[in-house]
Amino acid sequence: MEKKWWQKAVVYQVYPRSFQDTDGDGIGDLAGVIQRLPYIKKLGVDVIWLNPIYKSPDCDNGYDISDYRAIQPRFGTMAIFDELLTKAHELGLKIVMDLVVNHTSDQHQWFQESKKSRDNPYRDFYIWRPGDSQKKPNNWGSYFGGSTWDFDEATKEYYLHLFAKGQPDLNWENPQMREQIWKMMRFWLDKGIDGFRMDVINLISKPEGLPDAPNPEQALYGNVEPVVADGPKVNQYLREMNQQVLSHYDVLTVGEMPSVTPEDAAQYTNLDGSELSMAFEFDHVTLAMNPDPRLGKWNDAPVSLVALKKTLSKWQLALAGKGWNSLYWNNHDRARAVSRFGNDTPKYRERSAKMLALTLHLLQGTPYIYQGEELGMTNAHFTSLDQYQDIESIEAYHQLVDRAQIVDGPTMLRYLATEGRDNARTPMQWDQSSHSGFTEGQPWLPVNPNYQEINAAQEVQDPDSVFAFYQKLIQFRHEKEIIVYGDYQAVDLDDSQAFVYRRTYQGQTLIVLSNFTAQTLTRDYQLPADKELLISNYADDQGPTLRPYEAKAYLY
Ligand code: TEU
Repeated sequence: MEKKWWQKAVVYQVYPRSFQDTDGDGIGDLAGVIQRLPYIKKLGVDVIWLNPIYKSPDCDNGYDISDYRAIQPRFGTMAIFDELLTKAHELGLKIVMDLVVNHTSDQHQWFQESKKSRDNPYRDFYIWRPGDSQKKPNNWGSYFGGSTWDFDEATKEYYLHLFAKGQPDLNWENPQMREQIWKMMRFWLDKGIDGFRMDVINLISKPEGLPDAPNPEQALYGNVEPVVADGPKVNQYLREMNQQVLSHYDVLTVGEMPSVTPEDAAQYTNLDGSELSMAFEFDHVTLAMNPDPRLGKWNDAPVSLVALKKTLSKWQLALAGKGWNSLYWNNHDRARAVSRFGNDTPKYRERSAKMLALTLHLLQGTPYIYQGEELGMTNAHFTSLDQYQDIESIEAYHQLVDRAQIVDGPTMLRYLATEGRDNARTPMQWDQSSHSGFTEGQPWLPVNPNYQEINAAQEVQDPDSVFAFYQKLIQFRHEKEIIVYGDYQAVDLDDSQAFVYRRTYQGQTLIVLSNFTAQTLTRDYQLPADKELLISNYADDQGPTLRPYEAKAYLY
């Protein structure tokens, strides 16, 4: 297998809106990212993935792009972006951009043209279908609530939007549209960026005839994901993208792929490099679902460790020697890892944040760290709806509590506090100054009050901090080939308290032991006497005893 630079890389995800504000408008900006490059460098990562920074009316925090070649004015200018790219490269940091091409904003010039008339040259850049006020083209329900179809009065047709109304889906069947996307991608790559994270890229090929979606519980709308994910031509489009664009550059590409199976991912990320480098799967972050399917992701049930282990193990094995995994607990759409998979009470927060880091970072794949994860930042613990800004959370509340009345308000607020996307989006906690050093203005989303205890200023100078622990794990990945290339083998998948696995490479073994509970566990893994303790989140080693949230790895 030809080795690629991104196989031993660690990626740091920056959500610019919440990272660092420099102009006092309460919204992070690109100058803020430049200011914090030394911090990112200090952590030791190789790559920065920037969430969308393009011009956008912001109905979905930049995932509704109105101009792919312009920078969102609130974030800065193209000159500042160029400076960011140059300075990052000077520090040896690569930059990966978000590529959002399943849909544009309804304010994009293509859509503005498309809706002018049925014979406009851009009409076919989007997905229009006939219908009337009584009859929609099909029963699909949007990710953000309501129908995926919006009626346009002027031309008397419906357009498709899998996400918000302001995010019309592009028509990938149209070769002129694809050509425009390739050109736009070359524009950024020719500037010198180092790759793309591709938003919902496995949803771009819609099934022939747009059939109705399954709707077993007779909800208002059918569940669209199973009918649009991994559609008939998605591999064809990705190979065309690869031939036309990606293969001419040495880049990291990661496809965000809701509900992708390991079998499909092995094809998308196959090692002949004909499609993408790697994929974000959703299995391990969607284990706790509400038993009432109408509530979907909205729940506050604990995540089962056995299910988590089985899922991660399945992905490790399925892609071994075939494709490449990406490893993540967190991103801008998910609850904070320490709150969801660990224990965010003061007693166990640091310990369990380190335990989660160790468990993930010694797997095979490319790890992604979401800003603040390296500090052990926690969920926001919001208690009222008006604290939220996220379109998904707000729409879900109105839909499920007010309109459908499937759940009561306090319960839904608990669900939002557990799973809502704004948990990840509260501002970065830099120091103890007002608004955690994020802004001198009013932050767009409240800062978590725990910034007094949890902040970067303290952690960078503490050799025992969560930050220092991440530094070590990143360094090990760079130094030890067993972490990058070793085979994976799970130990006792049915143990519901400890997550234990082995990696083996060239006659060496790395064993990773993590206690996911607040209890002390004793297990006998028959470890050899002449083993080396590589890393641990406790100061001393008690061999077969695993104290609360203890995690360690031995080499032998
Ligand atoms: O997310 C796609 C996606 O399928 C989900 O994560 C979704 O946003 C939601 O959380 C499901 O419950 C991507 C982006 O990461 C997200 O921020 C965007 O809102 C979305 O696409 C639309 O562009």
